[in-house]
Amino acid sequence: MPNISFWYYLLGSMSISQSSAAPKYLQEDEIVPECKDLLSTLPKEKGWAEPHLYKYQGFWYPAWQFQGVLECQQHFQAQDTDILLVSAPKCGTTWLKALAFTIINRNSHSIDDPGKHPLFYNNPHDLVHQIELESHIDNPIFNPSSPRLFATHLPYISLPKCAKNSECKLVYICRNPKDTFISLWHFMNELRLNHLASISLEVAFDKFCRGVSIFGPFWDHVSDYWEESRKRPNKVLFLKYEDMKEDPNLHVKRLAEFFGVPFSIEEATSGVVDGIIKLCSFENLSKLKVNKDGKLPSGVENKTFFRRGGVGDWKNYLWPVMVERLDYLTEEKFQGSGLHL
Ligand code: PAP
Repeated sequence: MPNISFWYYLLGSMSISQSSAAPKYLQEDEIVPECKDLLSTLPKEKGWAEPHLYKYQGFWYPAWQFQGVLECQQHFQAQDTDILLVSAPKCGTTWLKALAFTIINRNSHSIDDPGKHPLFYNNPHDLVHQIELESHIDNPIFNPSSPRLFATHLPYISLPKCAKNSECKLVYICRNPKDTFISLWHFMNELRLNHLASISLEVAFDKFCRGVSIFGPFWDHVSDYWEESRKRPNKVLFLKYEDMKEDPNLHVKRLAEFFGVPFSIEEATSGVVDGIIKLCSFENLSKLKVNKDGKLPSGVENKTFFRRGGVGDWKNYLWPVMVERLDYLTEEKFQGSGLHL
């Protein structure tokens, strides 16, 4: 099976597509036959930017992503010391990757000189890879030093069994559904070709509410990890984007403790925590040359991952009737769970 990165592939295809009739991601004929056979049995619906989304184990995927999901389920080998950063798309993955990488590697990559830090030259997605977007067969990327730091958008039900059953730790980040939806809508329209019409806010909204979005339904994704974090708090740390924005200091410390590398008194008093927060902030990362002009290996523009980086942008887009529908859904889905978004 080829080394597949859906986002990379998608965006890599876009640059090719300027000169060809249709980018490969808009086609579905490059998928390996076994995957194609299985896809043909799954429920499908028109996608946001992709031709179709397919429903597998209760969640929706474009064809290329689905192939990566299957490969990951079959071949990813979790180790007890692994750390897996988990999120539904657009909930703060990039930020969490930057923070986790910096916290874990603070001894080998000092933050004292930010100009020499790997984040200065690399987009966080280059430093922490998605397990469902890479080949796991003899891939050297998947043998970094311990603890290995990975990320995934996989819903809990579809996580490789070894990730659930081993001692490896999961950090889940969620975000309020209204900002998540707006962020996703912008992102998916960025993935479209210039000559193709954007998906309208209304059409995307209806799909999102019905759960038909990449790695959706959003609420099921969040609920399953929430439940797991309640059952196994030492295994799953559950974070909210909004809480992190409000008190990053507390959350950086929580992350370090959860990773088993708490800050020493000396570190705490010498400004290390504040330095990490500053280094990984939207304001800092979004203005770096690598994130303004750089691309991921297959052509994805790094700037796509940095739009506004705030809370409440939904107010600029959603009509009251939409807010009502999303709030109602959220309340209904999380009722009795103790979770509020
Ligand atoms: P992904 O799941 O495709 O990797 P993800 O990083 O979760 O994307 O989401 C991108 C959002 O995080 C963007 O939100 P917005 O569209 O509402 O602006 C992006 O701006 C925001 N973001 C990226 N980096 C940071 C950061 N360092 N701090 C806070 N927010 C960030």
